[in-house]
Amino acid sequence: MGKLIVKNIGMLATPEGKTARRGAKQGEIRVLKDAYVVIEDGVIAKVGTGEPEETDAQVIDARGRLVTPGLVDAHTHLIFGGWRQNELGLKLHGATYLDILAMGGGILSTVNATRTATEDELVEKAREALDEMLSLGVTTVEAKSGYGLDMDNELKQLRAIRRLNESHPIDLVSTFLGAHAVPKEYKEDREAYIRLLCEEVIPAVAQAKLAEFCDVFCETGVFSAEESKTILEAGKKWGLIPKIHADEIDPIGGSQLTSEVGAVSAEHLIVCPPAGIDAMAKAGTVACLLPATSFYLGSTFAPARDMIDAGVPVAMASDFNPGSCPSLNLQFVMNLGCLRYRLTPEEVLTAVTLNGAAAINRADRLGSLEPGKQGDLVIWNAEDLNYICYRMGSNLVDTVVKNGQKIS
Ligand code: IZC
Ligand code: ZN
Repeated sequence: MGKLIVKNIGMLATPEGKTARRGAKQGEIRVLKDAYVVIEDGVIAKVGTGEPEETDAQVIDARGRLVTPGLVDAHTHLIFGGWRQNELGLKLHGATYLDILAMGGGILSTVNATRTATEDELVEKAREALDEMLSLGVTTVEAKSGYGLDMDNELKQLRAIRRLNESHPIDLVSTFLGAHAVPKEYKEDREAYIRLLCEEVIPAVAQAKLAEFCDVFCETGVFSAEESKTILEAGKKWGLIPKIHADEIDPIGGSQLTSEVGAVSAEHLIVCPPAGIDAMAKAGTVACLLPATSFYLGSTFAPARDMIDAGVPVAMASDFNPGSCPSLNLQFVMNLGCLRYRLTPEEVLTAVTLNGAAAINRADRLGSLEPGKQGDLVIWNAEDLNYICYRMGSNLVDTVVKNGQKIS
C-alpha cells in the first residue's frame, strides 16, 4: 500500500486515546499547528510538526487547512427499500411518528418496500448513500437491519451490509435490529415474534457472523423494557453486544436497562431521565445522540450537557433512515451539537470521532490521529475547527483519506 504524507496542515485537531472520552476530557483535544501525518500501509506511523523527514512517499499538501480524523457515523439504518416522502403531508397535518406507525405506516411501510427489493437492489441503493457520506467526510458507518422482520429478509439486509463492507471504501459495522417493530403478521401474537427472534433469527445471524451488535427499539407501542431485555439477553448468549434505542419519544425504561445488560451504547435519549443517565454512567455506556432526528421530529433535544457532567461519554451520529431522519449529513449533526446541545466544537469533534468509534467498539483502532490508528482523515476547506461547526448547509470537505489512500 505504501506511504502517504499529509503535510502543511494549518491546524490538526484530534481527540486522543483508545477509549471513550468522558466528562471534561470530552472537550480536551490535541491541537497542532503546522503539522504533518505519515501513514504507512494504511496505518498512522507518525504525527508531528514542521517539515516531515520521510521521503519516498506520496505527498498531499494540505495548504494550511484543518485536518481531523475521518468521521464515524455510529448509528444508521442504511439498508432500506423506498422512501417515505408521503409521510411529510401527514406530519404537517399533525400526525406524530407513533401515530403513523400505529396506522401501519412508518417502519412498517419501509418493511414492505425492503421485503420487495432484491439484495442487489438494496446494495446499489445503499452504495449511493455511502458515496455521499464519504464525500461528506465519513469514513466508518454502523448499519442496522430491521426492515426485514423475518428470517430471510433480515439476513438479506445483513448480507447487503457485508457486501458493501467488502466493496466500498467506507468500513461498515453491522447491527442486528430484528426488534425494530412487530411485523404485521405477528400483530396479534407479539410473543411469538419475540420467540422467533430469540430462538431462530439471532442464532442464525450469529452463526453466519452477520452482525456484531444486537439492538432493540424500546418504545411505547414497539418493545417494552422487559421485552427489550429478553431480546438483548438472547443476543448476548450468541455473542452479540447490546445496543438500545432508548427514550426517543417516551421514557419507558430503556436507558435504565443499559447497566442491567451491559450495553455498549444507548441511542437517541431525547427524553432520558436522571436515572437513565446514572445507569449509563455506572455501566460506561456511550450515549449515542442523534440531534438531526430531534430536528426532523420537531421534538426536544437530548440532555447532552447533563450527560457530560455526569461522566457519560457522548457520541453523535446521523440516524440516517427514511422516516425520522432522511439526512446522512454528519456536518449538519455537528452544527446541531453546538447550536442545540450547546457542546463546544472540541466536544463535538470527540463525539463524531473517538466517542463514535467507542459506540461501535472501535476506539482502539479509529477515531483519532495517533500512531497505530487507521489512516482515516479529512482535510477541510477550513482553517480551524470552529469554522466547520459554524458554517451550515455547505459540504466543507476538501479531501478524504481512507486507509492511507486519497479518495477525493
Ligand atoms: O424507519 O422510522 N426511530 N427507528 C427508530 C427509526 C426511527 C427508523 C424508522
Ligand atoms: Zn435508529
